[in-house]
Amino acid sequence: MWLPQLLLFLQKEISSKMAHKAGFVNIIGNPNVGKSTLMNAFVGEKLSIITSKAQTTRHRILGIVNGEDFQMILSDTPGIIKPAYQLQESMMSFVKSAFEDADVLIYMVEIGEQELKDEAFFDQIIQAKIPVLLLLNKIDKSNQEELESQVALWTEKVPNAEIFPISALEGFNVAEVFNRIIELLPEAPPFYPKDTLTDKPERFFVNEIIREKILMHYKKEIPYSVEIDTQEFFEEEKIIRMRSVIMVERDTQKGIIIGHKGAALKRVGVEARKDLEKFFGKQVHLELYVKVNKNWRSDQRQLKRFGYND
Ligand SMILES: Nc1nc2c(ncn2[C@@H]2O[C@H](COP(=O)(O)OP(=O)(O)OP(=O)(O)O)[C@@H](O)[C@H]2O)c(=O)[nH]1
Ligand SMILES: [Mg+2]
Repeated sequence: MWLPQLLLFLQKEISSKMAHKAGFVNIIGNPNVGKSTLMNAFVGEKLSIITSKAQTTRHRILGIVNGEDFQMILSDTPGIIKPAYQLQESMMSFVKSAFEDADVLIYMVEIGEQELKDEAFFDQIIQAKIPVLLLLNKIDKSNQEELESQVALWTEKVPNAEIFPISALEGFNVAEVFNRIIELLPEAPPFYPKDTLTDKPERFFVNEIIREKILMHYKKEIPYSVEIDTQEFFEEEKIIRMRSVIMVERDTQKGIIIGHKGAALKRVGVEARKDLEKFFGKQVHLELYVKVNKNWRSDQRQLKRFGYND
């Protein structure tokens, strides 16, 4: 009597293990189309910073969604651009790496946009041997007529893709895309422990939250010349103490970041602290400094130090 039961149990065990799905789902596209918004929506956490400015994301950031029988490893990547300096070259190498290990490729476009700035990346998409989901984002800003013509346009341009009109911001069709990805994931055991949410350390998120405030409050080249280096992250029972340095490329930029009587920097600090407290679920003490680090964007050694090169 017990043998058939044991066999049944083992069969169930094996089939449940076989049925586990896991894989890499890499999101690529032009700057500012909503890639990070989508990844955060899937993960349910604000892992990637979001602003209305292009080139908000500079790294490849993993967001992992764990279910009982699946692990979806999403990659948010920087928007595709023609690099003008070394930092941007590194950003594009993150995009390149996202092509290399994808099980499912998400190519995100927004309503009304044209092709990618980089033809080689576009060719890789249309010749991809893996499933490609083309997400036509921001349809909340569109109408039926425009939507139909956009779907027709992208069907012709990327014939190998399945097209989903979505609104990452309002959640329209997001669950449908999620379910379709699960269907497409290969059978595999999990790649990461099931409680893992991301591949980045705590300090990375401190840097990013501060950089988000800088993107929001400073104009022109300033946000693109800034890098954050969190030098201290010290967790006590009731509070986390952090010390971060805002690096700029020139003396004039240092003055602008600090602002009249330090008011501009103070605003960055106050807003960043609020978000950090939300992110870590704990009281935060944040000290901010500004330093000139000439031409860090073009210096291989510095870029490596800040995590832009492997
Ligand atoms: N109306 C509308 N706006 C959206 C939608 N999705 C994203 N956005 C907005 O578009 C802007 C860019 O969003 P991000 O998620 O930062 O875009 P991204 O593609 O990650 O940008 P980069 O990191 O710079 O390449 C933000 O202001 C978002 O709020 C959407 O579905 N509808
Ligand atoms: Mg982004």
